This record gives sequence, C-alpha cells and structure tokens, in this order.
Amino acid sequence: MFSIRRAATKMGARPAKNSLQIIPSRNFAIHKLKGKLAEMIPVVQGRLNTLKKEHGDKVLETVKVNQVIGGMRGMTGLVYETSKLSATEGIRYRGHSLDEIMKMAPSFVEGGSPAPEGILWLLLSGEYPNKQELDDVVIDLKERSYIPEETIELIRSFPKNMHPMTQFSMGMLACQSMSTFAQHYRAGIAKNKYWEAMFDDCINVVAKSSKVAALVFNNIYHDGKHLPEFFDDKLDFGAKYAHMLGYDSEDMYELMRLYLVLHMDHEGGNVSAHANRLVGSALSDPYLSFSASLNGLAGPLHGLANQECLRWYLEILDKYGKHWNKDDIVEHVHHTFDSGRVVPGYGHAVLRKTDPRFTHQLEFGLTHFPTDNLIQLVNACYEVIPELLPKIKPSIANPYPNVDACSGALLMHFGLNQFDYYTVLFGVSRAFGVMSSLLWDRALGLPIERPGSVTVEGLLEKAKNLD
Ligand code: CMX
Repeated sequence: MFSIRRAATKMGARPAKNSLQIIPSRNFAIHKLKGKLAEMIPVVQGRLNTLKKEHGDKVLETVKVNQVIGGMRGMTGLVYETSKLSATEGIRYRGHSLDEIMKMAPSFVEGGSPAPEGILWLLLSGEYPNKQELDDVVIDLKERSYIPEETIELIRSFPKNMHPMTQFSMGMLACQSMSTFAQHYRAGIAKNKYWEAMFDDCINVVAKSSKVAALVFNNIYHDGKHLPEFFDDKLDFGAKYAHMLGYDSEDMYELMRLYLVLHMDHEGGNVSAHANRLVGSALSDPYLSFSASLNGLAGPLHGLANQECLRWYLEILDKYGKHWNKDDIVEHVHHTFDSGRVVPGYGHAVLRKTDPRFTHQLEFGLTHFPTDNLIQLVNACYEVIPELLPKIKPSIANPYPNVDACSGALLMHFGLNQFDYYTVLFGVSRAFGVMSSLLWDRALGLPIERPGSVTVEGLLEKAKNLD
C-alpha cells in the first residue's frame, strides 16, 4: 500500500518544492490502516452503487413544512459513516456506544480513559487497534504535528482580545499551504485517488490541531512566552495537549483523553460536522473544511455553550456562595428565563434523554474529586433542572443535560479557568471525527452538496396545494 505524498524530509514537515511523487507510508501502523481502508472502501462503494442503481428513485420519507423551515431538522439528508446518534441512547461511534467504548477501547491507564488515538483508528476503520498499532499511531501523530514558523508567528501576532476560536480557526487555515490534497488536485490526480491524497491531510489536521490550539492558549494567556516543550516523546496526544497547556498531573492527562474521546463525533447533521462536510464537498482540502467546521462550532448554540454553561454555574456561586441549595438553583433557572436567556448545557436538537457524554464526565468528576463544590453543583442541577424545565417551558423537547453541562466544571477543578478557551478543546476533539468522516466522503465519491431552497411565499403556495 502506498501513500501519495510529497517527498518530504519528515512527515508533516515542510516539503521541498516540486517534489510530488508517490512514496510508501513510513509508519507501519498508518500503512496498515491505509491498507485496511483500501480493502474496506470498494465494499462500501459497491453498496452505495447498489443503492443508487436499484433504489435510487424510491421515496425514503416525507418532509414536513416545519422541517424545511427548521433547517432540514431531522430529515435524513446525508450519508455519514463514522457515527450515528440515537435520540434515546446517545452517540455510537461505528456502532459502539460510549458505555461500550469506555469498557472495551484500548487505554493508556488500566481501566482508565480510552486512548483518543485508538478511537481515531475506530472511526476510520470500524475496529479497535491492537497495542502495537496504538503505540505506532501515537508516534505517527507526533511526527505529523509540525507547524511552519510563519504560522507560529501569525498566531503570535493575533491581538489578545481576539476570541480563541477565531485564532484557532485562522491558525489551522494558515497550515493549508501544506495540503497534499490541494497539491495533487492541482497536479491533476484521478478522482479514484482523492481519498489517498487526502489521507495524509486528514491525519495531519488531527496531529497539528493540538499544537495550534496550544499556541493560541499561549498567545492569549501567557503572552506567547511560556509554551512548554512541544515535543515530549513520552506523551500521547491527550497528555501532550494537557502538557502544552501547562497541566501535568496524571488525572489531568486522563481527563484530557476522556474529553477528546467524548467530543469527537456526533453524526453528520450537527453544525460543525455538516460545515466540514459541506465545504469538503466542493473538494476544498481538509484544512479549509476543518476551519469552516470550527467557525460553526464557535456559535453559542453549538460548541460555545460549554463556556456559557460554566459562566452560568459561576453566577450561582457568585449569587449564593458555596453554601447554595436546590432552591437557589430553582430561583436561578427562573431568573435565567425571566431575563430571556436559555439555560446553557440543557436541551438538544436530537437527544431526548441525558447525554451519555454528560454522564461519563460527571462520573469522572464524582470519582476523582467528589467533594469539589462545582461538581456537586453540576450534580445538584442534574437532580433539579430536568423536572423544572418542562414546568417553565412546556414546549422544550429535551430538558436533560447535554455534553456541555459538565466539561467546564471538570476543567475548572484543574485550574483551567480561561473559559473563553473551552470551545478550542472541543474543536481539537472534533478534528478526530470530522477528519475521519471527510476521508470517507472522498472515498465514497460523494458529490458536491446542493439542496434546493424555497421562499416563504413559495413554500406557502406549495403547502396550500398539498391538501
Ligand atoms: N433553556 C431554555 N429554553 C430552552 C432550552 C434551554 N436549555 N432548550 C430549549 N429551549 C426552548 C427553545 O428556545 C424553544 O423556545 P421557543 O419555542 O420559544 O423558540 C423551545 O424550548 C423548544 O426548543 P427545542 O425544540 O426543545 O430545542 P431546539 O432543538 O430548538 O434547540 C438547543 C436545541 C440545544 C439549541 C436548545 O436546547 C438550547 O438552546 N440549549 C441551550 C444551549 C446549549 O446547551 N447548547 C449546546 C447544545 C449541544 C451542542 O450542539 O453542542
């Protein structure tokens, strides 16, 4: 199996000009993973062709007017291979529930958080890696994490008051000059080779994301001066990211691994996954797609909710002190509604039960630091809010906590209190999911997205004629 890549001095390092050629994958595990994909892809392509040929004109489901108004809400409109969301059970990565992943996935600490590198392997191939494969992916991601000096300088030039997500998105975009896919596309690569040309980009985006994110952290909160060593060969991806932010306890390493795994993927229709896929469908390379994904994640109804959520808990602590009680929570929820705001961390467009991503984070907090006041507050809110919300707002479809309702409290415990930065952590995690799915989009030759649209007047006319 060969990977199409410029003849680079080191994987992820700046390639020499005009040196496009096909060279073997250097790392055995990545070579093996690519080989596995090369076997899987024709099988799935075959199924897709059968679908198109034999069932392409069948009507799958009817579409309600409200679904059109609601931005294609709930319509089955995308093929997405890496994960699927159940309204009642939460996300499954390649068919594996989070409960199962917590038990079965390889980890660096026995019985501890799953290894993010192992879940990258799972998302791409549908299987867990063995020990050797996992160790090799850890090394490979390290080798691919090179960031050009001019990108580092660019990030250091960003004003401190520019939001961390804006800096992260721009930093990733600035790495786009390293896209192997863009180079090969320009050189006239055949359509059936797109996924191979994109493979390195997808893995490189994941590998570089934590370093760009750490540079942003350093630029904003440490004046660009105190970045810990980029390379620490003992550390895996999650631990190294924590290390680059300046956190070096084993518990924080475990939290970071857990955080990365839980936030990776949430099927194809959420804003960040869909933005990534939409932009990629124009054959924009993975750096362009990922930056678009981050811009969507930066919205307060999506990834920014985690910082909003922590702010909301801190409002309670400010108002009632650390001896708050459940009545105080009820009062603060009412106050939130009275001021025309939503209760952050609660509700979901698809889920209709407690998000298992929340449950696993709360479990981590209650296991590692059960007496932490903020964790106790998160737990108490979970006991109060799901019953309270429908009483105040009967139309709420899901009164249960989502992924954002606990993460801030866990990070605060370790002293990571720069909560404007929290969505960047979410973005690094999301790289694993959206890059895996983007690779599959190109492997399956999915076309450019182009849904139809309609004016309000036009929709009204259509609707009137329906009955
Ligand atoms: N607090 C107050 N009101 C809420 C609410 C909440 N947490 N969640 C929903 N509602 C309201 C909606 O605003 C809507 O009100 P109107 O009819 O007056 O417009 C009504 O309840 C019905 O909404 P819904 O169908 O239950 O929810 P949506 O699918 O429209 O929206 C979401 C989903 C996540 C945007 C919404 O629940 C929300 O704003 N939650 C708080 C923000 C948050 O936690 N976002 C993170 C989501 C996870 C992620 O995608 O990253």
